[in-house]
Amino acid sequence: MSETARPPYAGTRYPKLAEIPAFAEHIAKGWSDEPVPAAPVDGAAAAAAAHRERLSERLPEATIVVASGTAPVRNDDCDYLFRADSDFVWLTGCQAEGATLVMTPRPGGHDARLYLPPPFRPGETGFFADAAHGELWVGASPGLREWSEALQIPVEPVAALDDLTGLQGALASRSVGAEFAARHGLEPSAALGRQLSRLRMVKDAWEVEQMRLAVDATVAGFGEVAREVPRAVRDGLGERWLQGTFDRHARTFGNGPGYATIVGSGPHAPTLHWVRCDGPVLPEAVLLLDMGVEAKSLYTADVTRTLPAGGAFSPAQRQVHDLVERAHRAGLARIRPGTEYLDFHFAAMEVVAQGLHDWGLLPVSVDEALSPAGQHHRRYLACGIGHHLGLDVHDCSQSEYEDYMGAELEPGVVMTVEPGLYFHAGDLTVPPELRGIGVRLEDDVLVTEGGSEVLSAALPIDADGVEAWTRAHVAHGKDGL
Ligand SMILES: [Mn+2]
Repeated sequence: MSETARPPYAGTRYPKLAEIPAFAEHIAKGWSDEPVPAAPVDGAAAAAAAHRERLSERLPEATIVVASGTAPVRNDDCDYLFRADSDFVWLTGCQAEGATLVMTPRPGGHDARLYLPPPFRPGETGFFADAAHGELWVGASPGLREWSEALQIPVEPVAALDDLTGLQGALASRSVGAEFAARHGLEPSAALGRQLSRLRMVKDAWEVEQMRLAVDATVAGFGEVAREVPRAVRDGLGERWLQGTFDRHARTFGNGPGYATIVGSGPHAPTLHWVRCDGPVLPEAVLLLDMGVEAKSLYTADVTRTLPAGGAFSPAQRQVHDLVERAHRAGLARIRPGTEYLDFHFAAMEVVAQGLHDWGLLPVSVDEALSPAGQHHRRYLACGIGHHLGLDVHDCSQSEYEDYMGAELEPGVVMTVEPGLYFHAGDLTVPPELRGIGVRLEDDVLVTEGGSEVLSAALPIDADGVEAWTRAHVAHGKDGL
């Protein structure tokens, strides 16, 4: 055939495979029917069963509907990356998309049933025609039986939900889709959200183990990032290279980053959520790294250190770091069972306000600044200085004030402590040598019977320790400083 001749059937309409009987018959045959096991994270199914019991005790009369959700469409058949709803994961140990858990009350507890989209197998048109659930598109997948065995919950196809009656009045999670809720006369229940947040606040032994895995992987990730600092500086690869370095580490050793990775060098360090990460890494400036690995179980760490990119803090940088460290220690000292959650916040804020006053940066007295009607010190620290941590980086966010801010700490709570000081480059109220310095120090802390345990203690918090740690990791990099 000459190159100028058109290929066979050129000029005819593009054939749609789903409309060709001969093709459907051909592709239906000749496949292995080896089942694919469902593989939830070790221990997740047992932990979820215990979580369902705890929820059942709280809401003995209620029918409960919690969905895993679906990924938003990005374009055509490309969706954003799916990540299952945290309440759903907590109750099932399952991370599948488009799944719904229904808990129906019975005397002495609830019956749980899971509804899942079954994969399209050979012999079904969807096998080759459905990009979301066809095994030719998404790979061989566990079936409903495999899921049921792995999770120890009866599992039915998601289509059976349409025939389900008696859901009116059920308590539905926010993750239940609008279409489903409308069809069954449901509305997202704040009461259910509150109960789940309340229950998720206290981590059981398996969850604490998952938190340790997430934190340990995160600490290792800090080392990986520090090793790449010289290259980011020398080759002009900048903040992006460090962000990408951590995200690759998080994806390799966990599910991925637990939130958008923050890498802020120099004037970007004081920006609380600097996730653009499109600037250079400046060797004379501080480098603020706020990063967390989300484990494969979806529990996440949330750790921040502020490094001297060149290996040594300037006197001004050290002065800021020292004050943040003192506030951090004052906060940590308040974390133990029986203290009110907010005590650590007020303890850290007192240190910050006193320090800023000593530097001449407060227009009012320390007392006036600390009073609820003042808060002047928070010009340089406008964010919160901690939060619950777990399946979500800002865990238990559907709580009422009295369950969270106003509650007493109890063993099993995992929270962050993260005071900082943020002097923006354009803030004319601070002396020039402080402008463009942002320091945050964030640890993940477990409340224990006797007090607390800093899970991220492998990373130093004092300026000398941070300098030594930075130099040691940079020296292990390919290039050195
Ligand atoms: Mn945090």
